[in-house]
Amino acid sequence: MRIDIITIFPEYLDPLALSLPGRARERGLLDIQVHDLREWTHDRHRTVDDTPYGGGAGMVMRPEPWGEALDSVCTEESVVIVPTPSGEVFDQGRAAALSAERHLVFCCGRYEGIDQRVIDEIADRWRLAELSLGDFVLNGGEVAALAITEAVVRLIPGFMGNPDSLVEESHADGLLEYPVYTKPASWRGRDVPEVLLSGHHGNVARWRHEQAVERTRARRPDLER
Ligand code: 6GU
Repeated sequence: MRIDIITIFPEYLDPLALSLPGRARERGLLDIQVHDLREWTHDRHRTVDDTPYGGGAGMVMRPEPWGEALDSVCTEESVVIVPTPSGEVFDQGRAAALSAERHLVFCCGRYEGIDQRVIDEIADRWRLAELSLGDFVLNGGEVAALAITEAVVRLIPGFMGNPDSLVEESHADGLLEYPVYTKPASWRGRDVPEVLLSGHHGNVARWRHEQAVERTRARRPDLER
């Protein structure tokens, strides 16, 4: 998979060189390129924003640098992701679908957003996904691009060391993860639940499922079907 990230703060994406995406990068499963949007400006001040038509607070990102950036980076295979709190909420299902794509392009907006004509142009020429991490506001799309990239690339076949952990993990079955324990069996007067020490795999599986259902009911009733 190839991922291009367009931003006015390329250093924000430095963590992608580390940890899990870093390993996939080294193994040739993943090629991530970060671009400074200002590469596609032509004025002395490398302007990327301006005041909103119609008035109001804040600045809007001008369309011209975005147009040139997308012309240069996108291909017919591209899915263009615009992180925005106004987007559809990103979830594990979206992560799985994106992990099957060959090319993702992230457009990280700052200020009050990107001129709508850029979004309309993307929708006309490529496949557009406006995605939100949830109901809260970040200063820009960079942290969302990091989060979405990590959720997607760990699902690329051959990327994870142990694929079992993908099947068992939180959200794969629509339930939250059950609680986990390791040694010692007793710690500060707190004991590991007896069933986990019993060696009875059927009882362990049943207990874990009950715990997952109970947690989901208490914390995320919206996930219950
Ligand atoms: Cl994708 N962008 C911004 N700026 N804020 C957010 C978000 C995205 N998701 C949640 N809050």
